[in-house]
Amino acid sequence: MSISDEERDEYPDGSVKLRNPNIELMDQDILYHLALGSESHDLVEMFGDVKFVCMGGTPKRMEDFAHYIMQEIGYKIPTGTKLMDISQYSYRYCLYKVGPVLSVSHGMGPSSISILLHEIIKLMYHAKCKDPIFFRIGTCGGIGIEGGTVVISDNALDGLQDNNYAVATLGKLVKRPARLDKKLVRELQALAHSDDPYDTVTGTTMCTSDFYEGQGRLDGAFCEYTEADKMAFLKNLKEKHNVTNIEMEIIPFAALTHHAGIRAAVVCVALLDRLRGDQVATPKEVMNEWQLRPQILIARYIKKYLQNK
Ligand code: R2B
Ligand code: URA
Repeated sequence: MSISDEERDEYPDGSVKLRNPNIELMDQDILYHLALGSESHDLVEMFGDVKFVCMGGTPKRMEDFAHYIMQEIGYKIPTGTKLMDISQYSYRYCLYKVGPVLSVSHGMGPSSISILLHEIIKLMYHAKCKDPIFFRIGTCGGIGIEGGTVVISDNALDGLQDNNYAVATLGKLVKRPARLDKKLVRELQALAHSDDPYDTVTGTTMCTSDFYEGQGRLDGAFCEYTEADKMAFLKNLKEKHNVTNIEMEIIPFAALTHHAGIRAAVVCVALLDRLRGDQVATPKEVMNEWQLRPQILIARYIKKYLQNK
């Protein structure tokens, strides 16, 4: 079952609908990996005003983003209190709320982000959030772009160059289209400043379920191909499929948000150019500065939205 871009507009009140008739019939819904529940917590009171869900791989980056966005949007928390990780007792993902912004970690790889997305989408539903926008702010390997370049994804492919999220369900492969919101891509690209000391580009992103062999690296614990095989693969990705970068979450992110009728975008910074090597050898301080770049772009979007509200 799939929905087209047009069908996504079928929810005129902006609410998030679940495509699962079972949830409404349940006495309670436990969002196990977030340490939240529809009966144990007043989710409407806690999360009803959420407008942006920002996710990234590591708990530290998302804690930093929560502090950064708090400063950027001028959000004040009561004196004497500090930002708390709402999901700390899940010991899985972190979750911070800064006014209309959620900042949440998703771990590494398709399965980890997929579990998180099921629960965050249900959270949006239980909380009666209206028209939330989801962003993934991450890192990636670039193909033919310099380290530090920011990539806004306008298309997603898996490791077999397929544009669907395939999940084995009841012994069969169920495929859902991995689509990104083109308008959001344009709006984000327009927020790149000409005087930013780095490039911001738009391109196709390849999603893999492994960092080493899955991304054609020569430096994993195992490798049964040559440098020439790897280069031919990467060059073919770039030349034939317009692939600009490689990461590990975009396919489920694009497919599950699209299936839920949620506008979503992925903005990643390239940590290296894979045509020049495999090891991530950039100094930590430089990498930390690079990782702020997607956050800066998303903060510009959120601030603009809140100013125009
Ligand atoms: C980017 O970086 C991680 C692997 O190092 C992975 O989560 C991704 O998508
Ligand atoms: N994340 C990835 O998935 N690949 C890279 O090469 C760098 C970051």
